Amino acid sequence: MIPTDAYIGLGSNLDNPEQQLRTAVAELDTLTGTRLAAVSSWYRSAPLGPAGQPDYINAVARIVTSLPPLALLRELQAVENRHGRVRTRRWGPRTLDLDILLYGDCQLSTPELCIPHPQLALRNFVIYPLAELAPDLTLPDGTALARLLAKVTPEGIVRLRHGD
Ligand code: ROI
Repeated sequence: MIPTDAYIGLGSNLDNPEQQLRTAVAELDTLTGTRLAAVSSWYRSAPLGPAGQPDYINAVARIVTSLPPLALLRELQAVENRHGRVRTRRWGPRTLDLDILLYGDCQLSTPELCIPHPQLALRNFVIYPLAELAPDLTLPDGTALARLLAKVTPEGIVRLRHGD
């Protein structure tokens, strides 16, 4: 496989979310045939989904990977599992969520994996950190990230200083 730039969304709202993200980022650099290329700031964001759960910490990382999309998904799920991720109720709180947001210009829609991430355009906690890393990015369907950025509002999200 030719190495491909991929963007991974990270999110956590349980068990010391900052620490979860710190270790997860380090683990991305250890995946087979993969290196970490860049990490966004961290954002504190109000939960989307059921209320009554803690705020999330969100970030986006760019990796360069030789893993094909499904193999990458498996490795990310293994990292989630090592972080004690328990899949309980839909949209419930989680120790670590790792989503493949983009994988080069790949467009994929299977029951298990959709790329780009179907909710990408709607989530300010994805769009802001992604725009930090790749302001000039164009999505596989030709949409400029800048256009998506212009449509979301910063409601419910705060960019944290690096290391917060
Ligand atoms: N809400 C926020 N703010 N951040 C997330 O990463 C996140 N992830 C989810 C749901 C439960 C949809 N809500 C979220 O999976």
